Amino acid sequence: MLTRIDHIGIACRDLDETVAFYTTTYGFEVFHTEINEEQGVREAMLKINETSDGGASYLQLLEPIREDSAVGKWLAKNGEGVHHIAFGTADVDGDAAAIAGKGVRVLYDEPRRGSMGSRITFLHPKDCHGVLTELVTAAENPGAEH
Ligand code: CMX
Ligand code: CO
Repeated sequence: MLTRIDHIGIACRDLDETVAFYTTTYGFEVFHTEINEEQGVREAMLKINETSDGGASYLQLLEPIREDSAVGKWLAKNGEGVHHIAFGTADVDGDAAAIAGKGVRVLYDEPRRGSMGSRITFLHPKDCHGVLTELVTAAENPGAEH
């Protein structure tokens, strides 16, 4: 069951500048930063609020580390902006299988590593009315490993 907005992924050209905008303009704080080599991004997670399922909602600011990464290609075509939305679930495997059973393409056979030790997969935007959609099961203690 999808129980929260886990994050909104925002593609940017310069992570430090974009973090400065969100922290200065809105007063949000950086909860976590990391490089995810597999996804081809340097990222910052800004925690916005905690949620009734025991999780939280974040902004995920994403700077590509390779031009041929998903975010690098998207930026070249569209410029900066909202890249994807992510729903949180306690069971990414089960929810991905159930959604695949409804005819939506799930991009990974097995969930991969996402921010803060989470497990993630993606649904194809062409099957989701133009929205790249991520499913996330957070680690037990997000951010603890960094
Ligand atoms: N939102 C909406 N539509 C998108 C999109 C996005 N973020 N990215 C691509 N598309 C659309 C394109 O506009 C294109 O549509 P048209 O054919 O109508 O022009 C179509 O999907 C194919 O796009 P493409 O540029 O040819 O790109 P690819 O097919 O090579 O890749 C996708 C698209 C979704 C498979 C790829 O971006 C992907 O695997 N994404 C999942 C991984 C990811 O995004 N990682 C970064 C975030 C990591 C994190 O959140 O932790
Ligand atoms: Co994401």
